[in-house]
Amino acid sequence: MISLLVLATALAAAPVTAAPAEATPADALFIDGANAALRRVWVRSSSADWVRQTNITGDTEFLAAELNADALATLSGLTRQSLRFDTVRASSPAVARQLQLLRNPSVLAAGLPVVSPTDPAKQAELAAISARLDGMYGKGKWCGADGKQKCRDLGELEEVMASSRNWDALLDAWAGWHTISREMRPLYARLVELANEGARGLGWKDTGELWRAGYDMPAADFEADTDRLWGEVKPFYDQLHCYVRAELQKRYGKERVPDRKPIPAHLLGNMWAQSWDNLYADLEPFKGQPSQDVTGALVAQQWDAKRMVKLGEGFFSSLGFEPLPASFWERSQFVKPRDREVVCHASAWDVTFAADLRIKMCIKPNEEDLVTVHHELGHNYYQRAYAGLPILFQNGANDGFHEAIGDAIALSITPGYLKQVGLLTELPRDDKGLIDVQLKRALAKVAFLPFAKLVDQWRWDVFSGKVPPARYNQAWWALREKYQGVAPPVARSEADFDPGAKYHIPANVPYTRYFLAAIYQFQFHKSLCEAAGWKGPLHQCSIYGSKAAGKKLNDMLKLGMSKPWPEAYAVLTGSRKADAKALLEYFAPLRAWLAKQTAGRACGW
Ligand code: X8Z
Ligand code: ZN
Repeated sequence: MISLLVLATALAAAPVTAAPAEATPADALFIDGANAALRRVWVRSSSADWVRQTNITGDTEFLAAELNADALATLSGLTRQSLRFDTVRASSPAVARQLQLLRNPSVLAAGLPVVSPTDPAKQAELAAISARLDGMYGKGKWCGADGKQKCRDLGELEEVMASSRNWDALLDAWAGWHTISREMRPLYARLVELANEGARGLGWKDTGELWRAGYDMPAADFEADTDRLWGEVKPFYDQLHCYVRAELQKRYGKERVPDRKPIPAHLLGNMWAQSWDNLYADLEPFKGQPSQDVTGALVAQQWDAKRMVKLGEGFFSSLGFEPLPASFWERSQFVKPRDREVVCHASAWDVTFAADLRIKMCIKPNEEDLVTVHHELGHNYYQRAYAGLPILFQNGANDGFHEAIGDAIALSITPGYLKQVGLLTELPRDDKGLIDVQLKRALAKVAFLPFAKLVDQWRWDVFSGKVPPARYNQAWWALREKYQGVAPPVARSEADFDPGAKYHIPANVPYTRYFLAAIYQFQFHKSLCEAAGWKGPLHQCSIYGSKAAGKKLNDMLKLGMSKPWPEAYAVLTGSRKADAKALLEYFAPLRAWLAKQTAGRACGW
C-alpha cells in the first residue's frame, strides 16, 4: 500500500510538458500507472470482500474494511492526481476516456461507489461502517416480538411473503424483518456524511450528484431522462396496480384493501413489494390453461442448485459463448452454507479481474431463483467479455447495461423454451393462455419499475440533505406511496429505518441501474430477436440457439466501458437512446386486456 502511494506521488510530480516524440506521453504513463495500482488494490479488496461475504465474522469484516480503505485511498488519490491533466489535450481517445472515468470513481468496477474523504481516519471509518452495515443485513434475523420464537432469516421470511395468504402471518414476517434495520440508522447517517465529504472534496455537490453524473451526460440531464422513461411506463403500471388491487380486495376485503388507497405493502408476495409474480397463482385470469408452475416442476423433479446454474450456462453456450471455467464451479457459492453467516443477496464476481468468474447465491429450487441465476450469469459473461481491457474499462457501458444482460437473456425463457427443457409439459393454448403468461411476466417486470425508480429518489434526497436523518422513514414512505401506490401495513415512526431493510441501502449499491435495466432489457431483447431472424410477435421470441444473436451481444459486451454508453447501445440496438417502446410492444396484448378490465373502475390512489 505504501509503495502505491509512493508511486502515485511520483506520478503526481512528473512534468506534464510535451515529451520527445517516441517517449510515452505523460498522460498515458499516468494511466498505465493508475491501471497497475488499481489492479493491485482491487484484487486484494475484492478477494477480502469475497471471503467476508461468504463468511461474516469480526475478523473477515476487519480485513475487508482494511483492504477496502486502502483501495479507497488509492482511488481517491488517483482521482485527485488525474485533475492535473484537465487542461492538457489527451494523447489518445482511450487515455482521454480513462482520465474522464477516473474523475468519477462511482462508475468504476470495484469497491464502494463513494469518494473517500482525504483524512485516513475517515477513510477507515467509512470502510468499517460499510462492512458493518452489510454484515448487519446479512446476519439479520427475526425471532418474534418476545425473542423466543424460532429465529428466521431473510430467506425464511421471504418464503412466508411469497406463499402465505394469511394477513397476520404476512404482517409478522414483514414487520419482523423491518426490525433488523432499526439500528442501522446512525451508521447510515454517518456513511452519508463521510461519502458527501469525499464527493465535495472533488467538487461534486454531494454523492447523489456524483452517482447521477456517471452516465456520459450532465447529472441534471440524466435525472430528466429517467423521469422521461418513467413517464413512458407509468400508465401501464397504473393499470396493473388497478387490476391487482381489485383482485386483492376480493381476497382480503374492502376494509383492508380500500378503493382509491395504496395497497398494504405486505400483500404483494414480496418483502419490498418490488415484484408481484408470487401472486400469480391467485391472480391468474384464465383458469384451466396449462400450468405455468415452474417452481412446482423444479421441486417435483428435484432440481438442485448446480443443475439450475447448468441450465443457465447452457443458454449462453447455445448463443456461442464458451463454457464457464472449471474454477467457476469450484469457487462459486450456490447454496447457503449451514455452518456460518453469509451475505445471501445474489451477486456475480470476477475476483481477480481476469475472468475469475463466480456467483454467490443461496439458491432455492424456485422460478425466481432460476431467473436470478440467468441474471447473475449475465454479469459473469459480461465480465469475461471485457476482461482483456485495462482495468479502468472493466465495467458495463453503464451500470444499467450490467444489470440488463442476464435479464434480456431470461426474456427468452418462454413457455416454448421451458417445455423444451422439461419444466413445463404443455404450452398455453390460445389468446387466454397468452394473457396468463403476460400477466405473470408483468407482475415481475412492470410492478418493479416504480420501486426501482424510487430507491435512489430517496437516496438522492438523503445525500443532498433535503431529507435529514430525522425524516428518513417518513420520506421513504412518501415515495413508496407516490410511485408504487403501497402503504405500510402498520404504523411507522422514526424509530424504524425501513430503507435499511432493503439490501442495497446498507450495502450502498446504487439502484437506478435496475430501473434502466428494466427498460433496456426489452430493447436488447428486441434487437437480439431481430439478429436471430425472428419475425413473430416479440413476446414469443426466444433467441435460444442463435449464434447470430450471441455474436451481436458479444460485440457490445466486449466494449466494456471503453466507449460512452450511447455508442455501446447503438452497437446492439442501432439506437443511441433508450425508450420504453419495446417494453410496451412486448406487453401489447396484456395492455389491451387490462384496459378492458379496468375500464370504468376507480383506479389510482
Ligand atoms: O440485486 C439484484 C441482483 C444482484 S445485482 C440479485 N437485483 C435487484 C434486487 O434484488 O433488488 C436484481 C433485481 C433487482
Ligand atoms: Zn445484478
